[in-house]
Amino acid sequence: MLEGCVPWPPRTAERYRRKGYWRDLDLGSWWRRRAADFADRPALVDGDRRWSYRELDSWVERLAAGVLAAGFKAGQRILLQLPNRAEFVALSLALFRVGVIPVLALPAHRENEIHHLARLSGARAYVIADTHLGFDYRPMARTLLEQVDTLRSVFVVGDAGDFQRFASLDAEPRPIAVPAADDVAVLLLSGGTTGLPKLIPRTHNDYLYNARASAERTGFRGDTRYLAVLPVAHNFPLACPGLLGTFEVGGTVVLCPDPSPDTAFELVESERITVTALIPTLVRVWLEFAPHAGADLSSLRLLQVGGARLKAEVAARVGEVLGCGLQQVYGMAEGLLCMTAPDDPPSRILDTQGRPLAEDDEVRVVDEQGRDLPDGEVGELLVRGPYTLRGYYRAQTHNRRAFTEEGYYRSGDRVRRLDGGYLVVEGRDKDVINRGGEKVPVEDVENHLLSHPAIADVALVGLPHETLGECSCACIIVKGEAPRLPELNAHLSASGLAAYKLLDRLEVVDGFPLTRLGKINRRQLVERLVAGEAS
Ligand code: J2J
Repeated sequence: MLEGCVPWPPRTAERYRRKGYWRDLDLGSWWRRRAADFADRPALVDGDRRWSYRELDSWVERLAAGVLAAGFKAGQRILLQLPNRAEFVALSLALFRVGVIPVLALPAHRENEIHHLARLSGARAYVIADTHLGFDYRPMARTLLEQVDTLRSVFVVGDAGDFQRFASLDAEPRPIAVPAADDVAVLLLSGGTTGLPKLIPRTHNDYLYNARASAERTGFRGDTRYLAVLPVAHNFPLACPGLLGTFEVGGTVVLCPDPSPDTAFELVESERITVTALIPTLVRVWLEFAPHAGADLSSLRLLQVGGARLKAEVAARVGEVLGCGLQQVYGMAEGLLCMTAPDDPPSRILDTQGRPLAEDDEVRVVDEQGRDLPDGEVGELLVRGPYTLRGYYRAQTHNRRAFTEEGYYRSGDRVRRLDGGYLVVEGRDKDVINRGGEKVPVEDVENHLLSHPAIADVALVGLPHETLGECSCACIIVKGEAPRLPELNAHLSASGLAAYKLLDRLEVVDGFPLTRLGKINRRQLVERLVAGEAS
């Protein structure tokens, strides 16, 4: 396995193989088989551009040869920051083919996150679009190239300027050495850690199981037409079942260039979309717009919702307003996936976040001393299993805290288990604000706020919010004159923070409530703010 990763113990790996979770097939060879099985079927749609499985495969083969011709070698990392465009799909498959590891940044990430990811991964190249939703990625690429030693080249989809064109990654197909199926195929980003994102190694074996099993639970079939609304670099639309799960069954992926309901509804109608995945905030927007949109959404069979807790009353309106089934998904890029099944009883679908995919997902719900709790009681979810990581990439110190000695991942989520293994997510212990599904790492934002000259101390907390579920509120102790919210957000933007990490609210306080250990008592702070008494 790639150096800096933690492998599964040999006997556990042996069991996952014996029980058929791991089939020792790499994602590149898997793709080639699917392309051969479904050659003439439609595979991918991006605006006016369309590819059958055969056509997509020949693009992937040329790109794979191009990646090798450009000097990249198996095991090296390439940082990918692309929006929902066909180039993302073709390049990811090509990298899987040759064993070069894509590091999947989100389009919303900015210098703060991108520099960190490039350094941590030791990326050789950075692949971007010229612009997306009004942001020009090229100046960011320029400073990255100057400041990160390992980085050799930048490839741009669109107007490349002085950089290399994406299209230059093209060569005559040639025989390609197949990567080992138990090695790392992709590095995903963690939304679940308090500081800057950690990297999650997913192997060919475990990620293929993830896609295959979630496609099965979700009922994906050859006539599935999946609309990718969420950013495809995220685990949910990529492999739960998402793109990979659709290709597994010979269905069609349609890429949605932006998440606005206008764009998505038009595509649902014109492409006869059968299934898509959303975060709860987008579900609300869809429910609000659908009755007035005039688009024909009757092809939709299922809406998957995950990333943050979906309120029961919103869940109940999905069938009524959109005329389709609902699937709740509680997932994490670290691995474990819980999903309801389309034929589950309504009470399970409306009130739970589903049950784990695999029989060998060892889920424990524990109290603060790490003792197992009986069903029905709320505790922290710990998990290990055939597609849950055993350690973050190059994170030895953090791994000691994030995993138990027996290799369980400490999720930081507070859950309750019901009959049949169904889980209800009740909250969380980790210092992350779940802003409608986008994860705001508290420590990262606090550190940037502390560099502001007027701030003596800060606590960032999540407050209940009608549409987002939670919004971010910075409680600050000031030195001198108090700064205002727009000024602080300008400060955060200027330090290169992604836009979803900017503050929703600001409170100036005289001091923080403390725990007995002298740490900031965030729970009490939130209670005070909700009650309208800041300090
Ligand atoms: C409450 N909290 C949830 C849910 C995730 C599918 C769906 C989501 C993700 C994802 C994913 C939740 N209710 N239904 O990777 O494949 C919170 C938990 C969890 C964290 C993981 C997928 N679904 N969460 O959201 O890696 O706190 O993955 O630990 O971004 O989101 O975040 P992330």
